[in-house]
Amino acid sequence: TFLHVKARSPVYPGSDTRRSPVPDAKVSWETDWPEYSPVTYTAPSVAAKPVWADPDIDSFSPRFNALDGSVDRRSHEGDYSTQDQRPLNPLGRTGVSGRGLLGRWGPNHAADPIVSRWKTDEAGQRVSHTASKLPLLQFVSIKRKDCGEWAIPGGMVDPGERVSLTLQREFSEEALNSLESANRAELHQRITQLFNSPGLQVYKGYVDDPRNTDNAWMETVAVNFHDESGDSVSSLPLEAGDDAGQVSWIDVDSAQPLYASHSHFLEKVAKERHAHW
Ligand code: RP5
Ligand code: MG
Ligand code: MG
Repeated sequence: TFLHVKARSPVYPGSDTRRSPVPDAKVSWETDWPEYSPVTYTAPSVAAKPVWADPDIDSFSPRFNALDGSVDRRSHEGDYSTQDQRPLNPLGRTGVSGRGLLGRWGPNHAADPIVSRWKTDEAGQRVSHTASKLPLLQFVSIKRKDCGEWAIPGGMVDPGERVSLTLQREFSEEALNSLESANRAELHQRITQLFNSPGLQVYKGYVDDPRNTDNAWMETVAVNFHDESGDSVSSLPLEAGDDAGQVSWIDVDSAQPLYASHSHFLEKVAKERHAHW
């Protein structure tokens, strides 16, 4: 089974809090570890009770493993257990209890739009990788402001929002800067066609995100929207917005470091499309 790694990174993101070290052999909740006593951390942004966050658990008993009003507290990984009213990370221990930077107790649902095209040279010819001889794909990537890592321009599913809308909305906000753009309507029109195409779902489940804790974790649905002919999205004016510092088409390649478990999603895209990885 998969062992989460980034969810055990020594320093909790955006803080000086150090996770209690969890060795590989003790990640699973099934492994008895009576001395385990993780550090508790709740980021100030969450403790300030913003609308997107749950209340503290002492004054709050949500319906876990259920659709709780408009908040989906079900996991793509199946039913999760709880301990002292707190949901338990389905992948095991992380060395931090509480919610950290995440708003929801339990699963925090996101969506990841992977917009791709074939890489071409100045003459418009497809480019293959010198070693693998397979054609290269490129995807629209953003440099996250929070950690400086390259990532898929994904984001959180709003309560009650359809995932198909989250995919298009987050792409528009982070890669096209739709929130600031004067031609919002025109942009919307240009990408609606792409996001209305079926798309290839490459992943649905737990994300090995550095913000995960023992009681709160990221899950996503990653969908690939591919511009086969290279004449629809390829010409879009990319502009970083919201939590993105930069945006760029980057080569789909196993050597490219990416945020959280995003590499794993790109690998699926490359394999499905018989492209270089
Ligand atoms: C990752 O965090 C997901 O895969 C998604 O890309 C992202 C969503 O969080 P924000 O971008 O809203 O911070 O786990
Ligand atoms: Mg966003
Ligand atoms: Mg985002």
